[in-house]
Amino acid sequence: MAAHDQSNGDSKLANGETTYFATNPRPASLDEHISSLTPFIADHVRKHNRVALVTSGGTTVPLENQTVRFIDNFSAGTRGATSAEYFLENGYAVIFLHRQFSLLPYSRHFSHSTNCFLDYMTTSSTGEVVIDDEYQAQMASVLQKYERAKREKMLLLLPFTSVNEYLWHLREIAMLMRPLGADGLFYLAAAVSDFFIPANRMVEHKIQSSEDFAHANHGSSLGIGEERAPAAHMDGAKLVIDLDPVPKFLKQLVDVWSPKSMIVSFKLETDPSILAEKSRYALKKYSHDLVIGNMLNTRKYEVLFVSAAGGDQWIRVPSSRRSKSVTAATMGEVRQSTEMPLEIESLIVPEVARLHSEIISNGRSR
Ligand code: 9Z3
Repeated sequence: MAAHDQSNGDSKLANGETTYFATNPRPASLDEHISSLTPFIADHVRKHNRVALVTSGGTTVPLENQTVRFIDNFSAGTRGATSAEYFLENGYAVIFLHRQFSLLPYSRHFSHSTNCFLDYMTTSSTGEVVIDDEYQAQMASVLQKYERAKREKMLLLLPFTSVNEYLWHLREIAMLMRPLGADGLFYLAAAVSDFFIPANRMVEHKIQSSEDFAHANHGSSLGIGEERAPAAHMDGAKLVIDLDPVPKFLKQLVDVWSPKSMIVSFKLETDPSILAEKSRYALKKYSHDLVIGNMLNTRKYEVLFVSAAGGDQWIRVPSSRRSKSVTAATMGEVRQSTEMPLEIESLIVPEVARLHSEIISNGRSR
């Protein structure tokens, strides 16, 4: 584990963090991921490229160490995967830290439609499998961009599943990104659980629902830190789950792990009356650069930028440019126009890049 300085962090948070990483297991995948991150970041430091860490998808909270059941956070990974493409288009190298099997940049165009991937293919007269004529043009254009990102080593894909894997990766990547200085950008679109089961409260085996097998429900067996009462247990026929709060890592990221980078967080709400207030509250609490507030139901066509430098600013896709699925899913509106649909990330990312340029040239506002 890389050493890091906690001297200027809030002591309560620093303690929470120390306890967290001392008592929750380092993911097995981390070393392998570090061995691809190290040369990737060094290459872009050498080339003076900007690098965006884009986090995407929901984190799980496992109820058992050998996980059969888990709690999940809402996110398909659309925001992250789509934004990653626009960051690449805007000259950024992208580390895409995503929930395993959620949407990926480029392949998202073909993996999340009503079609099965086999529907894109057909058999030629000579018996070869080829892309159906109907999809040739779209697929060629996406493939070209994907191949370019690969050829120029601009995109690194790293998967996570649980909130523990996510947090370990976020800390390690943040510290590895320090040599980028102000050229580093954190774009935290992943939907991260606020609650979790610490390792010393997690049972090893599948929780037995049958009272006849209740004797098989034991306490923690991970052997890290002091063992405490299991967080999930049967009370007669009921499953009772008692979750701990996840320590507030954004503060550590801003103050300690990667203080020179631009840091953008997302705030997800369902009640429109509190979105702006909660977004401003987050900006004040963590003193980072930008909060992008979004509502579950309208996130595909409007977001609220809240920054110390720019105040509050709504970014909206004009109604004539919203895709049919977006309007149908949200408002039941019928899109009248035949104009090409516009992805809101094509408006969000250039604005984030512009604010990033301001931070680089003027020094930061926090
Ligand atoms: C978001 O708000 C994302 O925009 C969405 C994207 C999860 C709504 P999809 O992947 O959805 O396009 O389906 N992400 C951040 C959610 C989050 O966990 N924010 C924390 C909070 O609201 C702060 S870091 O407290």
